[in-house]
Amino acid sequence: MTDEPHLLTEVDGHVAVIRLNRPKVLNALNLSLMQDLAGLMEQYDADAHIRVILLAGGERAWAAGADIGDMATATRAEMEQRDQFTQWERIKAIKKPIVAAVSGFALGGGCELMMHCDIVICSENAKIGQPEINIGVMPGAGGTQRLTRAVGKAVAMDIVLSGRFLSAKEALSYGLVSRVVPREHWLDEARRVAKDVAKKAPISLRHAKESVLNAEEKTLSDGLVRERQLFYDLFDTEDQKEGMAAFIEKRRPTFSGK
Ligand code: CO8
Repeated sequence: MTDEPHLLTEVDGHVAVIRLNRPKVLNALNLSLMQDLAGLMEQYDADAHIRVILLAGGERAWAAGADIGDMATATRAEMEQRDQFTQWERIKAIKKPIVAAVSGFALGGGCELMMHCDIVICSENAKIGQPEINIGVMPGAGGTQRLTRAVGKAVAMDIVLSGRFLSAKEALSYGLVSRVVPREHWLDEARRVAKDVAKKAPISLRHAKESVLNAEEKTLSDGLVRERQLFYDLFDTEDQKEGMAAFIEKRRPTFSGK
C-alpha cells in the first residue's frame, strides 16, 4: 500500500489548488512537506496559465504547526543544520497572489504559513494562535514579526505570550484574516475569491502584491517611491490598454497577461 501524498493538487481554470493532506497529524508541517510545497508554488509561479494559487487545509485543521515529533529531541546545531527556513523564504518569494482557505486549527507554523498568504478566507470555526510558548519554544517563521505588523504589539504579545487560540471573529477584528465565512462554505468561498482574483490582469496582480508587501518591509517613503514605479510600469502593458478601453467601451476586459 502506498502512502497518501502529503499535498494534493488540482488546476481549476487559472487557479492552482494545493491542499495540505496529513489529516492524522492535523496537517503538521514537516520538512519534506514544506520542501514540496515551496517547489510546487515555484512551479505554479512560473506557469503562465496559472494566475492565482489557492492553498487549503482540511476541515478540522489548516495546519496545527510544525511537526513537533521532528523537533522534540533536536539540538540547536541539528535545528540550524536542517536550514528549514529556506523553504519559508521560497514561499515568501512567490509573486502570484496566494489565497488561503482556512478551517479549524491554524497554530504555530500553521498560523505563520497563513500569514505568508495574501487573502485569508477563514471558516467561522477556525482557531488561530501561536501556542509555541506552551511547549517551551517561541514562534520562528515570522510569528513574532509578521504577526506584530498585522495586529500591533499589544495583541501580538497577548497571542505569543499566552499561547491562547483566537476565534475567527477575533482574528478578523484584529486584521489577521481577510473574511470569515459560514463553516459549510469555507472552501467554496475561497475558490470563488481565487477565481475572481484570477480574472484580473496578471501583471497588475503581481505589482500590487509586491507593493502591499513592501508596506511590511520598507519605510513609507521608500514604499511610495516603489509604488509609483510599479504604477508607471503598468502603462507599458497591453492589459492596461485593454482594461481602460473596455471600461470606456462598456464591456468586460479580456486580459492576456502582457
Ligand atoms: N505536530 C505533530 N503532531 C501533531 C501536531 C503537531 N504540531 N498537532 C497535532 N498533532 C497530532 C497529535 O499528536 C495527534 O496524533 P495521535 O492521534 O497520533 O496522538 C493528532 O495530531 C490529533 O491531535 P490531538 O489528539 O492532540 O487533537 P485534539 O483535538 O485533542 O487537539 C490541538 C488539537 C489543540 C491542535 C493539539 O493537537 C495541539 O495542541 N497541537 C499542537 C499545537 C502546537 O503546539 N503547534 C505549534 C508547534 S511548534 C511550531 O509550529 C513552531 C514553528 C516554527 C517555524 C517552523 C519551522 C519548522
